[in-house]
Amino acid sequence: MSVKDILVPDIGDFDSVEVIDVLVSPGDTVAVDDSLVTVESDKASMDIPAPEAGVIKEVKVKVGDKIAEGHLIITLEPSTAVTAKPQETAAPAPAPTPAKEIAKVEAPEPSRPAPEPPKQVQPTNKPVPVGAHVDTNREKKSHASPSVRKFARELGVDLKFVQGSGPKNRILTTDVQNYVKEELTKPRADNMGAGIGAFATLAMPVIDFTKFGEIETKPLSRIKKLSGSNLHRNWVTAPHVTQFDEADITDLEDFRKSMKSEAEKRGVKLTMLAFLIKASVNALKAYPTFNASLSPDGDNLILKNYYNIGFACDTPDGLVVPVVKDVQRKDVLDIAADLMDLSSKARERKLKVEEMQGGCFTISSLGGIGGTMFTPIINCPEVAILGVSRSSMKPIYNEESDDFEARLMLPLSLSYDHRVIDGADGARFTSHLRMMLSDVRRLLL
Ligand code: CAO
Repeated sequence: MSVKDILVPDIGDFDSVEVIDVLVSPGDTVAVDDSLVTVESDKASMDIPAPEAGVIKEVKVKVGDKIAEGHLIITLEPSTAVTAKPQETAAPAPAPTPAKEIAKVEAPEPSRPAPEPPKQVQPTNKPVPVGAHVDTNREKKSHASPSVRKFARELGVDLKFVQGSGPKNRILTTDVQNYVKEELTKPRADNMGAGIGAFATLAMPVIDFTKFGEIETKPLSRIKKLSGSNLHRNWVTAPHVTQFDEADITDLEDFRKSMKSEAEKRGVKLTMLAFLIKASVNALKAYPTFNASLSPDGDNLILKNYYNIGFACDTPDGLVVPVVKDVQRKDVLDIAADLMDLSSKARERKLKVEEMQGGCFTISSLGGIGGTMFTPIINCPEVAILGVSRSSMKPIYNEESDDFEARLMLPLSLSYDHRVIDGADGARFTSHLRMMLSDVRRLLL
């Protein structure tokens, strides 16, 4: 059987392109449309496919060669016995066609999984242009041959996350394989805590915002990045429910004000948060499942006999959660003193790691800032968090006097992990808190 010369087909607008990959060796058997070599210009990369099935006799190019239309790249002994691979055949398999008659359009890498466009087979005597990738910034960033792109697409890998180890950071097949291995061995948010099933999110679309207006890019602080990952993990791991309630703190606020000067003498600022922490520990004692964590395998509930309460603290660098330890042994003034100490350390970045560890339950108070209600994210592996918003005077109906009274109401938002806590207990917990906060005597007992 005669040997055929395979020439570079029409490569569109490019005078010459560089060979960046030779995909076959003498003796290899190829099917029609199998990629032979990969070439790249400064704007695009493309595979040159086998125009017909056969056995490679000689490879006439090597990586780094500059080639142009008509350049001899391969000699091939055609073989009718070798046919196209079934998965690469679009619609009915085309009959083998002469070398110069084939053109394969490689689709640009889609930003999300998309079906591959059909390969164009032109049974004419004139070479036709080989399609090139669209030259976008994204494509420029991830250099990879069409065959590697195809491989990545099949695995659902977005090449912009893959580090290339080839020349000029080119992404190779092994880079994609290593990336997939690495991703599969990473700890998965959905498996943390309770070993529930797979959870996958769609990749965020990559948008060039400069198309719509002027932009500025500012790096996130270390704290923001850390808390962002933790918040995301907690959000997708724990099925959140938020129970809203309101506590009548009219008497408590009067009491707090009456105690303010005495507290100041001890160098302490007595804020509502100290009372909330005290009330929370009382509620945690009454409802121990709130003072618990799921075991890592999700089979057991670990109940804690200590009461360490974290509080969200807003700092210029982001959110941190210092922990007031052993609250059950402290009075309100002790708690207030701890709050002052820990929040000033947080703002001066002087918190020690142990001062942010060991929390059982967290309070996030936005009362000093404003807002009516919000849905806080649980600080896992804790199972609940109390959000507190700004108190306000409201007309509250009094059954005894059959009249409305102006009362200071404090909005409470309790988010809990529904794997551990049922809705009924959620409502019982906030009712308990409401009762404690409305009656100073009970709170201070
Ligand atoms: N309703 C009305 N007023 C309130 C209030 C409430 N629920 N809570 C606090 N205030 C008042 C205080 O009484 C204080 O007023 P005075 O100075 O007149 O006494 C003022 O607001 C400021 O309080 P504060 O912020 O100094 O003290 P705090 O104990 O209430 O809060 C802290 C301390 C560290 C929790 C708070 O400074 C903070 O950082 N809050 C933000 C927490 C946060 O970001 N949470 C979101 C997490 S989720 O993204």
